[in-house]
Amino acid sequence: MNILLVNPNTMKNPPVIPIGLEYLITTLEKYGHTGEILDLCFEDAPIKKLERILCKDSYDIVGFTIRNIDSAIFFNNEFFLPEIKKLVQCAKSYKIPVILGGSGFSAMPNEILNYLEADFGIIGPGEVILPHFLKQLQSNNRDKRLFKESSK
Ligand code: B12
Repeated sequence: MNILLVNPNTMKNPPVIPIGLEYLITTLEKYGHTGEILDLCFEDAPIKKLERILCKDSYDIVGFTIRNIDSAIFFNNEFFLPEIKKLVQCAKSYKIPVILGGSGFSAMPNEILNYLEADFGIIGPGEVILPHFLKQLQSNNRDKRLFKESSK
């Protein structure tokens, strides 16, 4: 399968690399999948950038890493999910399934899955369960929306 892994985290104070996605892309390549990481951290127009990538190539699934739900600062707390929702909806408008993961996501998976209207989610580390999930997706054997390593 061809997979696009998106980092929608635009917080730059300080900027952090999407290390979880780096781990996942390596694992996916081991299982014979192809893919790339789209890091939107320094993009001025993230949705336009995502659209350009989705027009250029054809992907079987788009994964978003949800690292931060909010900035966790008491004064002027910033809620990041509304902007991420626009990106998820953009990917879905191309009729591509969307899967979520990440430490923020794993804190409240059901709520975020429903809020972002994504198709699937993985709770916790993705190295083992994501290739397993993709196998199920390929064989159309999808009986649930949320997955975690222990329930494999
Ligand atoms: C280290 C760390 C930092 C360091 C980062 C240093 C660096 N150079 O990267 C520093 C101190 C800078 C930092 C800053 C912040 N952090 Co911090 N940080 C962490 C911490 C402890 C580890 C993150 C990490 O690197 N994990 C290792 C990687 C490999 O794991 P991962 O990204 O989770 O990826 C795995 C899985 O989640 C999954 N996965 C990830 N993405 C995807 C996608 C798909 C599709 C799938 C299937 C699976 C999947 O598979 C990956 C591999 O197993 C986490 C807590 C935690 N234990 O996760 C908090 C955490 C992420 N931080 C948090 C917060 C709030 C922040 C700040 C916003 C704080 C602030 N106000 O400044 C900033 C944000 C900075 C930014 N630009 O985003 C919160 C986020 C929760 C929330 N409230 O939204 C967390 C969860 C801590 C907490 N429990 O509250 N942070």
